[in-house]
Amino acid sequence: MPQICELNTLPPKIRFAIVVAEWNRNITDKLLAGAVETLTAAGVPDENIDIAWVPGSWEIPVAVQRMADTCRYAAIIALGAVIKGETAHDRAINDGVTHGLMRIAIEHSLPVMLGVLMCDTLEQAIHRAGGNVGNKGVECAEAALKMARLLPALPTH
Ligand code: RBF
Repeated sequence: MPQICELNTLPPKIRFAIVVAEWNRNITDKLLAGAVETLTAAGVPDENIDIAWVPGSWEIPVAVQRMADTCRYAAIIALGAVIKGETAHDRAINDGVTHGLMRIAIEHSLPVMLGVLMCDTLEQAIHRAGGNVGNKGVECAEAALKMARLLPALPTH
């Protein structure tokens, strides 16, 4: 019978970090609330969830990297909302964040959840922050919990 690598329960004393951008805070507050509620519902105590606010999504990777360097966390959740404007800033930010977060995840062998909305309009962002397309903060926390049960169950040699 093939074996599925996954812990049935979360390891004790497990810690999660959330890095969240202040830019478009009306959206990111809702992503953060969804992420925290989901971790709490899974039994993670408040004192095991560290939250770092950064000014905008561009600053997310450097804060995630500092938190990854501590080796304290089972996973880190990155939350932000980039909304397209009249210039090309959104593309620069989106590329920087996605590549930065993937590099940190691979270099640290650490799950880093991409919860940065990259939307054409504010309406699209509202729909993804607890509206009719769900809450991406909730989905990121669910993915973080899943990865936290998976990675310790994978063979190391
Ligand atoms: N940060 C976001 O998180 N979302 C945005 O939609 C966003 N739009 C920006 C548009 C412009 C033109 C600029 C200059 C910055 C924007 N930022 C945004 C802020 C950015 O992530 C960063 O905090 C600042 O550029 C300071 O490094």
